[in-house]
Amino acid sequence: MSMFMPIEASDRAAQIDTIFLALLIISLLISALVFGLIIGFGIRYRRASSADRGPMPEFFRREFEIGWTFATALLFLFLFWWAASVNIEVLVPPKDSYRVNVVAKQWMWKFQYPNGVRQIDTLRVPIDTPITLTLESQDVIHSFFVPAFRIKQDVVPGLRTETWFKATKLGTFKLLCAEYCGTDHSRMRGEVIVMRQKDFAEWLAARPEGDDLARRGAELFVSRGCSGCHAESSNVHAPRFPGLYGRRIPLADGRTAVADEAYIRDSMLQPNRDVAAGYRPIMPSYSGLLDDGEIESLTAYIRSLGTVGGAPAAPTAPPSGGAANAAEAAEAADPAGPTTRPTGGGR
Ligand code: HEC
Ligand SMILES: [Cu+2]
Repeated sequence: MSMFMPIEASDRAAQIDTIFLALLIISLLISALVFGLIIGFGIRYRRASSADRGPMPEFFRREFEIGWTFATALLFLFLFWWAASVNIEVLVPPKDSYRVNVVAKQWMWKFQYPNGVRQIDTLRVPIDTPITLTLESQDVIHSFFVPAFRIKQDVVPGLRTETWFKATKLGTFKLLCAEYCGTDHSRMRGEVIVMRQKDFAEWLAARPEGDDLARRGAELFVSRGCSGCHAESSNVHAPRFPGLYGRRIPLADGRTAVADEAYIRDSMLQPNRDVAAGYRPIMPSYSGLLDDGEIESLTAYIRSLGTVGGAPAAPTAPPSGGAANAAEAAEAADPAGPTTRPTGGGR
């Protein structure tokens, strides 16, 4: 089977391929029968033949007719039941499954694990474990498609959908968006990495701070030149990021703002709109220079540096997050630090 089909890497893939193969064989047999009869009768009753053209025997007009009608009806019912039972199974995730949140947006896949670890475009899962995905879209309809798992689930804005799978092969498999979703639809690709259960547990535990977004943000902080003004070691008079997230910021015009995601985003895109009190409006606008993913990564990085009380803002962050954040903050101050770190995910 795998000669003709994409690799089978989940238990459902095998089920679906079996159904497909059965349908193919049944269709071939019936086609052969129909064409055989057409040709056979064509020869038998050709114009020159003297074959008997009298009335059909009673048996062919009643019993035979009823027989084949019932036989095909039963065959159809059986096929319907068989295929539907597999499709229904997809709708009901097992209770003990491991849950991962998936957020689709133009044009990326964001994954969040129960302990707060986040990844972009790379989903890591343990082998032989039921994984339930909760899918949401931030903008338009996307479709989560992993051919090797035979999974294709639409992701609809305003709706939470679920799907689940159990991977049965180690390796890296393609993830695609299967619903046209705009200019870069064709680039909305990612991968699913199936790991040994032990390796997965280690990977997950090794990054309690483990936020790939924040890691990527830490790199961008340096590579996009933010660190020139905002790093602890910079001589430029600009706000420092540790403890910024969630704080009340007095603005130059007397208003105050809360440093939430929207404020941080605006600070990058329209820095002169809300200028922090006590600073000169020298920050350049990054509008058009940073894409959405980069803005989100930078925001995650700022957030990972701690909130007002020093605690990380992410409600799902693990208890050890504080210590890790301190380490990251220290690293951010050293411009060479973040760039030399391995990143794993990202695009
Ligand atoms: C040329 C120096 C400079 C560079 C480069 C720069 N900033 Fe700024 N940034 C400032 C100054 C000065 C302020 C405070 C005045 C204001 O709010 O515009 C500021 C404010 C901010 C704020 C709001 C902080 C607060 O306390 O209100 C954020 C968030 C921010 N910058 C993020 C960034 C990011 C992310 C980058 C890199 C993509 C960056 N900045 C690059 C100088 C800079
Ligand atoms: Cu898409």
